Amino acid sequence: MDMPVPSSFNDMTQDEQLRSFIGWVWYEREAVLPQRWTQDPGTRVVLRVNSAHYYAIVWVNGIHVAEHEGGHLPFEADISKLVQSGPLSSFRVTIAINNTLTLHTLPPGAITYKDDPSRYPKGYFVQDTKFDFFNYAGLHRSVVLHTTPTTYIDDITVTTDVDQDIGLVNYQIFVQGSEHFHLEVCLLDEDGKVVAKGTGNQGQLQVPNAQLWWPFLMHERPAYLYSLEVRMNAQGTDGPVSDWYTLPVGIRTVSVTDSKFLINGKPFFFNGVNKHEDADIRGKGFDWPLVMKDFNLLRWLGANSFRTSHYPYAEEVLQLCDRYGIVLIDESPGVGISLPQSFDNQSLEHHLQVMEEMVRRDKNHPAVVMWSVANEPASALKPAGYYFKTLIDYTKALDPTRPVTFVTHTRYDADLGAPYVDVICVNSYLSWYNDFGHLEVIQIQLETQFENWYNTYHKPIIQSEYGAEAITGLHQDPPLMFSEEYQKALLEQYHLVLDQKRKEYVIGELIWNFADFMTNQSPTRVIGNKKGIFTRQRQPKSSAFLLRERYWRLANETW
Ligand code: BDP
Repeated sequence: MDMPVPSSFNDMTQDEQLRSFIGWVWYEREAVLPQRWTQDPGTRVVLRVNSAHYYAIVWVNGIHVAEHEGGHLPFEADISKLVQSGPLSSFRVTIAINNTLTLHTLPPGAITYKDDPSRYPKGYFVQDTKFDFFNYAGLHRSVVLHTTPTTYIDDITVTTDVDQDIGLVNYQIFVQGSEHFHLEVCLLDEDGKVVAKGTGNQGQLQVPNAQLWWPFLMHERPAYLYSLEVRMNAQGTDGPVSDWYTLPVGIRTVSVTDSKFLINGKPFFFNGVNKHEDADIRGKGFDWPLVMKDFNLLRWLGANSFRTSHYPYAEEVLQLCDRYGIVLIDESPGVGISLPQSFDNQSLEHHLQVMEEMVRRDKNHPAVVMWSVANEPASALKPAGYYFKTLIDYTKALDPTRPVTFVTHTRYDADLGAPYVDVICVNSYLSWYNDFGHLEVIQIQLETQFENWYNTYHKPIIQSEYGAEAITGLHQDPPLMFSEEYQKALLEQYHLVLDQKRKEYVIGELIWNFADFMTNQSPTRVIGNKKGIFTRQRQPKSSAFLLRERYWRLANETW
């Protein structure tokens, strides 16, 4: 069948079997290359898959070229030899994808075989996922062919610092293909004026009177981006080659004290949301109009931040955050780590690998201010202490410039991972999953929650999830659960405590969720999770107006 890319395959047809399919699916197409790509031995042809969920194997003309585990991070294969060997400039790309999740995948899941012949047909199985969103699958982001010279700039790492009014831009450049190359770097401001220059594969550029990268609404000129231009000249086996790369650079600092999160030395409050990559028809497929609409809604709300719950988002999203000054907590797909097997060495090793790929992909985005290695793991289980210590230490070694956290829903006195985080991120659903309908207990319970965490750890706290379901258009006053009024009233109760605690150590509030999203079927989900303040079609519920009023007011009061 014809299948668009990027898109999830699940909602593309009327076929229920395809919607809930678990196993291998096959994508295949012919591609034609320009002759100058196939005839020039100085050209390296690369096939890049930006996201294939979950496990993928790639062949070119039937020859195995790549294999990758993990649905949210890109991988590449150098296919030059295959496409340059014959007279043909067309070839076949085949990608097989398997969406089966196990207790060792990220996120984890499990296949349960139902072998009671009086209740299920032979061979019947279901996939239980350990997380609350639909396990959409397919080629979720673009698959691209691109070229580099045979000696090429493989990676650049940029970190920034500020010394009085001098911006410091540290760079490190990796070149592949030859040992003999010459590198020149230069930093341009937004008017295209060169402000600093350097040579060699590492160094520091100094920018007097630097314009800093500030979050949206925190400064009159937020999200200032310089461009780092890197030029490489090398003597390749077939003569001189050159490569050229340009990277947006935001000069900013991030640090954490026992009660504040500082950006450029000033206290920053996360007034934001949690999101999902999710929409009608395309599922988790990347879609520019949807992304643009979401950014416009974020700005309409006055939100300055979001968490990429519960996996790394498309790179285009991060690029827009850099440009708009929307601050990110960049989260790994470590969601639903709830059974002991998901804490074993096999799982940990894969999780470390995912953090490596994620940091390598996202390290240069000024918008990313913190890594979240997981969401709501069973962090009271015995192996959780070693697991999170190892994972957080490793992430800090990969990137010493950013704080690291995971998002918890474990009790403060039972959480074995919390000692290792820089910021306590806590989720709570007061008066939703407990004390149903009793809004009057929220204030006392929330105050207790904050005090317990702070008195134990003396670290800043983010209310990283809170919310209630509201079916759009369902009204009930006095408020009852699932009505728009209840969602609004619940948020208001949280806000009363948040207003008081943000004067002390609470540094952020991220609503669950920005928009309604699809989940597995269950008696508690009415065609998906309805905790969005926008519908899945991005129309506001009453609480969106409440939050808009709040975020703009807080921005005006604080900055
Ligand atoms: C939290 C999870 C989130 C869920 C949310 C909910 O982190 O993924 O969607 O609860 O139940 O526990 O709505």
